[in-house]
Amino acid sequence: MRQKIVAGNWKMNKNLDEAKELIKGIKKEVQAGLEDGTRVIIAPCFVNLHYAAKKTKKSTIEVAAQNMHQANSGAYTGEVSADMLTNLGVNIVILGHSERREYFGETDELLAQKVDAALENKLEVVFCFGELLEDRKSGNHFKVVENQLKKALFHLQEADFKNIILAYEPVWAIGTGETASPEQAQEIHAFVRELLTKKYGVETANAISILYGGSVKPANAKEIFSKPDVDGGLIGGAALKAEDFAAIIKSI
Ligand code: G2H
Repeated sequence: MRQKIVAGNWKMNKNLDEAKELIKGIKKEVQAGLEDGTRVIIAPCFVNLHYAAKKTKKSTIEVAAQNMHQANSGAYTGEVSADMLTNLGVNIVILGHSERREYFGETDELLAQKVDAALENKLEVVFCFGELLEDRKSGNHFKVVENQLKKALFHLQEADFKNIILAYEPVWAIGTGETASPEQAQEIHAFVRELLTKKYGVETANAISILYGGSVKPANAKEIFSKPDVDGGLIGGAALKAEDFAAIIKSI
């Protein structure tokens, strides 16, 4: 059985006071039994990770970072290493988000280094990938997705790949209110699972969770999650309200 996962990517939202409130709300909802075996992950910004990790330690909520540097330490002003995360009790990191690719110039080559550093430090990786609108319009979306995965991840040995959670996020559906249809999501997820089968074999391919991300909200979550190769979601805007996030978890 593949793990069902709902992860909230808070992006650059919520100061500490607001994060405290949101964590309190999510804990209340999740403790009320909403998760039902589903892994629930929250990814606050760096400065709130310490608080979040401490506050969720005794709960089933897990905490992820939104990024990290590929080096273990050194003169990299403003950066945060994998070791700094695990030392806080943060054991998951989101890598490859399209906003990191677009605004911070992160390439698949760089992401391959970050993935290696994360895995060496025993972090689980939520790896984001997905095509731009122009790729989809030109019919190149399958090729783009395949290239992203090959370049950033397919150097991994099978044992390491098992620590990857994939998140398909078509860039044209991120924060735009426009969601990929459940069929469009399923089509790519099934394509990716086929790629994984070819590379790592059917057992590993069937064990990897593939999340969908891009304007998931309480109103559309159930239909998207009903697709056989969609194992949960990476949620942005709708993860910023405890009730909405809980409703999405409940939809799985
Ligand atoms: C996609 C998603 C979370 P949103 O970036 O990673 O954000 O749900 O706001 O589209």
